[in-house]
Amino acid sequence: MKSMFVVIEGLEGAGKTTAREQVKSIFLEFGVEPSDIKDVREPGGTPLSETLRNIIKDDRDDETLVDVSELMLFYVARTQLVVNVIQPHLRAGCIVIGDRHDWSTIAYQGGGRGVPKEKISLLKSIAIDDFEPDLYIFMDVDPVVGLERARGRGALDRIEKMDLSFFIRARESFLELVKENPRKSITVDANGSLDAVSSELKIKLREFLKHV
Ligand code: Z5A
Repeated sequence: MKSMFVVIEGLEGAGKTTAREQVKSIFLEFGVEPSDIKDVREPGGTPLSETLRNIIKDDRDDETLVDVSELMLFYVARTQLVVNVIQPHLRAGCIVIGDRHDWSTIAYQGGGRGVPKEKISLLKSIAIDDFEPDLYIFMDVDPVVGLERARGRGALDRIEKMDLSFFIRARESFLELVKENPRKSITVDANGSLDAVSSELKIKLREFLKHV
């Protein structure tokens, strides 16, 4: 199988982290060696990007993080990850599985915060040119269900503290992206039990990979 960059997207509590293991298991089924699969997460995945992750998530009370500054921090972290980790692994023939990528920016900073799409596109082209994943797996969870799951885990970070309407807008943006990219995306209903979600994901991913 040729190298691929597969990204799992969705709201908090959608089960992206859980889905990663299922995605991995399907690639193994298709004959990929475990050593040829690389996991990454955003923001993060390089030493510098992990430092930026802490800055982004930190709910500090001495200064507000301006929306456009937040957007740029995500793109600095993403550029480091793409250039230093993702692209070298793809060149080496690996399957790279990402926990979030650019759809999260369009959904959260665009849909959620209201940063204009044109600004996001401009920054993206400056940062990573036309680099794009080969497949997006959108784990579609009702924001109320997802937030309940995320809150069950304990302390909330700066973004998780946003109100429900923010996550409703973010979900709408994800749905628009799915509609605009039917050939490059799979949507999984992430509201059901772990078993139901995992089984739908596996069926849809197997079907996609049969045609790659
Ligand atoms: N962000 C952004 O704004 N812009 C960007 O460009 C990027 C990111 C890249 C990253 O935080 C934050 O940055 C995120 C978006 C923003 N902020 N928010 N809010 P993160 O990486 O720490 O958070 P996350 O990506 O949202 O991860 P998460 O909350 O852990 O969600 P998840 O990975 O989708 O869920 P999970 O860990 O697999 O599951 C969460 C819990 O639910 C766990 O206890 C599971 O056992 C449980 N779970 C999962 N699925 C089920 C089902 N089906 N039934 C029952 N329980 C379940």
